[in-house]
Amino acid sequence: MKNHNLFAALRAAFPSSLDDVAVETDNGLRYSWRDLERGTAMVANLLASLGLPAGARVAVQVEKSVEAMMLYLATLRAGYVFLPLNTAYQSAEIEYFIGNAEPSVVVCSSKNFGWVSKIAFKAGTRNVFTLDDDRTGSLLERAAHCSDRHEPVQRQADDLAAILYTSGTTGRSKGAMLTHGNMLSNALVLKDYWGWKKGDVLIHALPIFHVHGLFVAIHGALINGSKMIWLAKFDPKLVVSKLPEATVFMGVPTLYVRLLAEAGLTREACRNMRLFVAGSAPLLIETFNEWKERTGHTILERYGMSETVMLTSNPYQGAERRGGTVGFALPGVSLRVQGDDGQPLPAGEIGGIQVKGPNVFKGYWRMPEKTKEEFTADGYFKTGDVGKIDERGYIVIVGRSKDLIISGGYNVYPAEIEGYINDMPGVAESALVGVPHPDFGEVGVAVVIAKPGAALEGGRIVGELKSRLANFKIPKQCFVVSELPRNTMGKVQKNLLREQYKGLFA
Ligand code: MLC
Ligand code: AMP
Repeated sequence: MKNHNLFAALRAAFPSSLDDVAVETDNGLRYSWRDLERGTAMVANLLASLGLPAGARVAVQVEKSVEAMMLYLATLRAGYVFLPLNTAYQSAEIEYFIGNAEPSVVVCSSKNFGWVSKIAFKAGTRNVFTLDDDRTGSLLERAAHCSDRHEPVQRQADDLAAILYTSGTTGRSKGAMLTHGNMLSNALVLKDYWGWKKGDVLIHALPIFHVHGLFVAIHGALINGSKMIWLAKFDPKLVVSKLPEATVFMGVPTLYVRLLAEAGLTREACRNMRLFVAGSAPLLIETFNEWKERTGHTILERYGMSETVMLTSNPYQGAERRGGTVGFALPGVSLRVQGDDGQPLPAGEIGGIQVKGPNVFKGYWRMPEKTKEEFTADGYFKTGDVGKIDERGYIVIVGRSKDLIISGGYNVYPAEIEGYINDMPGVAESALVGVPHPDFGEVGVAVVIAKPGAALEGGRIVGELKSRLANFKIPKQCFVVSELPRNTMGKVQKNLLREQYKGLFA
């Protein structure tokens, strides 16, 4: 029987010369393909020795490291379900994810072991390990005693491989369930579509707890047997210094904005580069144009989601890469734009983007009703993005029907932040809106109304939020006002607030 385990497919693409370098880190470490093979086998054997139930979740909140990537691969290899968590999440956020996903294994940084293990044990998790970015921690200590041989566990294409939490418009996060088949089909399509070839080298500068860094970048390099230059953190100077050794780079728009601020970013520095991919948030046309002028390269913008991995892409070859568009639906993906009446719209008209394909997720973890709501009767997933297909067939995203702010490539759901603010003493009501920002693309600004007689101060509200929420969710400014603009139904008109505050960071 064919094994559809994603790890098996990635491993099959390892080069035959297993002693070649697979990953090179910014602190001078080199991992061969054999190291990846053996390291993932040992961690997979450790997981296998724990007697976990079928479909067990392995929740991971650790700093970026090659070992953290190996833990992801080992989880696939052992047939369990990987649940990555942003390192910025604080205790209330982690408590929700662990409570909701009920992982059998939790892996955290040793500095967080105290509070994370408390949450995990309370939720019934029996195995809590530590993993640090200096190759220490109980996970590796235990794995060191395990065999370095392991046969990837048999999986069907429809079996779960990962759960990615993506915040909901009601403020409660939903776990998007992705299967081995979702990810493998997408990785194979992208390998072909983006022209991956022998000798490619990827600069990996993104975090590894979201689709872009964890799946698109890692699967892309591994399924092509390509070396990665692994940066623990995005540092524009370091990226520029590594460009001459690389051929492929992937980033959210903020990374491109910051790279453009580097004098060292020149055509000469990019002489060996073949492809710059951008996505996760809208790429400004100014950035697209400036990049072309400075480097001679045209950024390839693509569009995806946690629920679907990659959906569309500008062409790698054969046609123009058009700034301000996300290109065409990838092979196998069916994409349509629908009007409010549920009817497909002709080219040029703006409506809701809906998609179908082998890459589209299985549903939200333990939320069958929510899952049903997000699919049409004929099986299309409603992305919540609003767009059109232009006269040449390119897809243009013009906005979102979901109330979502994308800041530096991270999603911030206003409902969640508003919920925290509304619970503060003296607050009558609040609204969080996204406004343009030169570095992060968009940032949140909070507008708050005080209860009669209460004295509120924006700075203190922000300070209070900082102690409870991931840093990227914190509004960059908070205004206390006497009223919010409302429509005749009494609903807050966020569009007017966005208009009012749009020049704040200009
Ligand atoms: C950091 N800060 C942010 C922020 N990141 N504020 C708003 N939005 C962000 N994204 C703030 C911190 O709160 C802190 O504020 C200050 O900036 C410095 O923090 P830092 O951690 O040192 O920041 P830095 O390392 O510079 O991080 C910026 C960044 C990072 C752009 C490198 O945000 C990042 O890696 N973004 C990529 C996200 C990503 O991979 N997205 C893919 C999602 S997948 P203070 O006030 O405390 O000093 C997806 C699907 C798809 O969407 O299509 O790909
Ligand atoms: P996430 O929940 O992090 O997976 O975010 C997915 C969302 O990011 C999508 O629904 C889009 O709103 C947005 N997104 C991803 N890529 C692009 C892009 N190239 N242009 C505009 N928005 C994008």
